[in-house]
Amino acid sequence: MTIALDTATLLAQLTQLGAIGHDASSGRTRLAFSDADKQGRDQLVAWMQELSLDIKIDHIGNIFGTLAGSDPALAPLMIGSHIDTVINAGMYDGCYGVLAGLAVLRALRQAGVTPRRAITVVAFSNEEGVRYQPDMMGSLVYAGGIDVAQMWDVVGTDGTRLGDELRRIGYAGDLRPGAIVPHAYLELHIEQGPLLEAQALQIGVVADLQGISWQQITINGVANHAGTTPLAMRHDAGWAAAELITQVRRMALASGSTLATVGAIQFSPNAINVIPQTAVLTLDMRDPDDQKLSAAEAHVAALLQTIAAQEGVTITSQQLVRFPAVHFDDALVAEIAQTTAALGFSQRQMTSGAGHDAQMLARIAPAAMIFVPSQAGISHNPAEYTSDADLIAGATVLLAVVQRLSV
Ligand code: HGY
Ligand code: MN
Ligand code: MN
Repeated sequence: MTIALDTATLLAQLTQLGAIGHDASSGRTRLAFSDADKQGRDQLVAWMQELSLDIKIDHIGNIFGTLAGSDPALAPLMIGSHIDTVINAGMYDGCYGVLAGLAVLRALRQAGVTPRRAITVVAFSNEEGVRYQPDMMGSLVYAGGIDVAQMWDVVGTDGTRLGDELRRIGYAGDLRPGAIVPHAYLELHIEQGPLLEAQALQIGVVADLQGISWQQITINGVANHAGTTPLAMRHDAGWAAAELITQVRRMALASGSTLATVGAIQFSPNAINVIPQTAVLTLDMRDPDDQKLSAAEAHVAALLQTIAAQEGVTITSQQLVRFPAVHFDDALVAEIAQTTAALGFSQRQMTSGAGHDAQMLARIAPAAMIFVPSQAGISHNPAEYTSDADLIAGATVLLAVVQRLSV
């Protein structure tokens, strides 16, 4: 009996999910636990029901859909990703891995095949961490890395309490996080970077994932008149922020591997003729080498002191996220590489620049990832695009690896 992907349904569901939370940017915004996120969740649950999966929701809103196996003694193989998005997002980030997981279960169902070991498709909550930090929150709670009650009390960038929003959208589930212990975890995802396309390769076999450091930096200066205050008398939070942004770019360039991004900044009172009193900004730093990432953090801490003294402002920093670099499971990585070769797809081993739920699952089970190319390396942008052929190649590899591990 051949087990074949229903690629038309996979591509159609990607488009349908991508239409939920449409915003003015021609992208979509489905921030964690928002109404748009609820709409996406409801659609996913409906698709899981169509496949007659056993559906469970856990205490942080992670959604699990399980196809039972013939041997209940075997722990399930878990495949998945996330369906929440950043602001003005593309339609593939996260969604592709979850919907390809459904496509794998649909192929088994349509072939009338019961896998030896159960297969669970999961959509983890709040992978992006834009509204509520940290990112990869749902999978971190699931892996026992952070307490769920503590996460319910997290206050979002919009002042809402996470637990209230989770209950409001109806996804405060009754399953204890971590109750489903996976045999292994596989995540199919777009690369979100330029490497595969630049080398004209179809599949990325992800063996590593770089370290992540997020901090919020608050600069307090003195509001004053833009027209009457001599430069030497200023305590300009805006200038201090600009100096910091310039210096962290110089630091990253000099390191050769560290990436540094100031993605959000807010001045107050934020008026054209008032020297900014405060600047609140976020700093995202990444490096495949944890020691270099720690060195970058130390460099920034010293930089904050220098700039504060130079401008006569006070600067404080709050660490939001610090995840170490992760090495995925060698046997699983080899399995993906061998399967990809057997299917005749071109491939390379690589490190993930982005954070993913797989890095949290790696704490409790063998985990690895499969990448497909991103056109021009663009992601976290409505222009994010991967060709149908590449999407199908990735899902084909996922199905073949799942068959080798559980059918
Ligand atoms: O930030 C990341 O790397 C992921 O998109 N949450
Ligand atoms: Mn993602
Ligand atoms: Mn993302």
